[in-house]
Amino acid sequence: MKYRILLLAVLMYNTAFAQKDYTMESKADKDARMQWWRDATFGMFIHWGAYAVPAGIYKGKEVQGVGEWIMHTANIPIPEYEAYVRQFNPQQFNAKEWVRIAKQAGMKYIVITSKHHDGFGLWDSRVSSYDIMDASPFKRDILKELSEACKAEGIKLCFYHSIMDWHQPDAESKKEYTHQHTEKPDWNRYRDTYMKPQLKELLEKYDPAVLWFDGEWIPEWTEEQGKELYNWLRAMKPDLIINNRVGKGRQGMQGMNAYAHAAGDFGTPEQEILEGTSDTDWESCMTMNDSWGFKKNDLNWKSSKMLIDNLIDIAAKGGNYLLNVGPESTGLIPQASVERLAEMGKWLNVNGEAIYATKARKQYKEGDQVRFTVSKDDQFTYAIITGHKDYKVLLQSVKPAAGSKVRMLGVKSPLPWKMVGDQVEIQLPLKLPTDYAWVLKIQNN
Ligand code: FHN
Repeated sequence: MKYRILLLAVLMYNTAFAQKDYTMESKADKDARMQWWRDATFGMFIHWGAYAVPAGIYKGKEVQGVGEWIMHTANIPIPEYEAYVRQFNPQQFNAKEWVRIAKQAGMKYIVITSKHHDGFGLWDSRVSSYDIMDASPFKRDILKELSEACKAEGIKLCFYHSIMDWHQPDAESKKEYTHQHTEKPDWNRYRDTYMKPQLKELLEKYDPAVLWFDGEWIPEWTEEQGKELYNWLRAMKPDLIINNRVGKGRQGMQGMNAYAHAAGDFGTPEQEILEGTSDTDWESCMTMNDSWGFKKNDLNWKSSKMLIDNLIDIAAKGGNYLLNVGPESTGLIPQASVERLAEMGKWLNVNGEAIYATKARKQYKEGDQVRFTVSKDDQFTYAIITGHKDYKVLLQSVKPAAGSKVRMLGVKSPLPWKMVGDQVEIQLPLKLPTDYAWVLKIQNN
């Protein structure tokens, strides 16, 4: 009897404290949790840290590659890199201004690097002294200021967090990321006494809507640890959204999972857009020039038209667009980025109805210059025209409901349309409402 009671107690204890497997969540629960993120469609990525100080230049020489990797690419020893941290004093940082720029661009969420691979944290961490309060002269909690500004404006704040860490002695990797020269690095100790406590702190202090992991490819990190971390985080904050780089699922830069049941909620194509639609959630992260972190000589800016075309293509394929800015060490977002974001905002002000909270359609395009999205209630198809030869558009795969009006977003009067064989011919207005890409709103049957 005694034994049975003991067994029952052990069983009850295990059930109460066993980690719930959130990766087995029902489709309905996942849909509810992902809803705001799917509807949001457009977010701002911010790569910011001490690498903005060298801004791509080391010992007077231009360093190849992306700016935030300068410590690794130029093989800068830790004590030397720490000098950049001591110089990181972004006096012109204004969280409200950053949030204003994102909001005016039509972005609904911000993902900022709480900690990139260099290990330097942008918040006041109790776990570490390698952070903005203890190691830099700035002494203002950047994540706190941003989180307050985001709350005031209804923008969701999310954190990028690197699993790989080039500064923590125990995180030294067997791969080529060996900056610490630690005699006996202890990955589990780094994970349990540094990385996880920092993540807990981020959740408790700033309540981020998404944790966006990266640097997961080192051999010390496994799918098993990824799943454990995923479940541990969701147990603390059940509605948290986590990208697929929490585990080992992603396939290189294409970013989607290589195998079923990988940890994480969405795929992460990097610097590319999926070829077509997908059954799983995904988000393309992309730069506006060639670097994530600020590089002062990188002036290879994409045009506003190209950025808007990307947004349209991604929305039509059912994804999200996470567009990066790399602020300068002064705290300012580069003017070239600000201008492009303003253009995108102008376009979305008129055409946002065809982008946010829409659904992808099986046939998401017709030719190169037409993309489609569908309103959530299936009432309307939006045909987004990214170029036209004359002022007539012929569409094959969509037919307006008999007697319905076809409208262009931003234009008052309905547009003349008629069937020509099995195609619909729509007459565009001579005065178009935006400089690029126009949306036809077509009522479905
Ligand atoms: O190494 C990083 C890189 O610096 C940047 O943060 C991008 C953003 O997705 N991710 C990495 C590589 O996949």
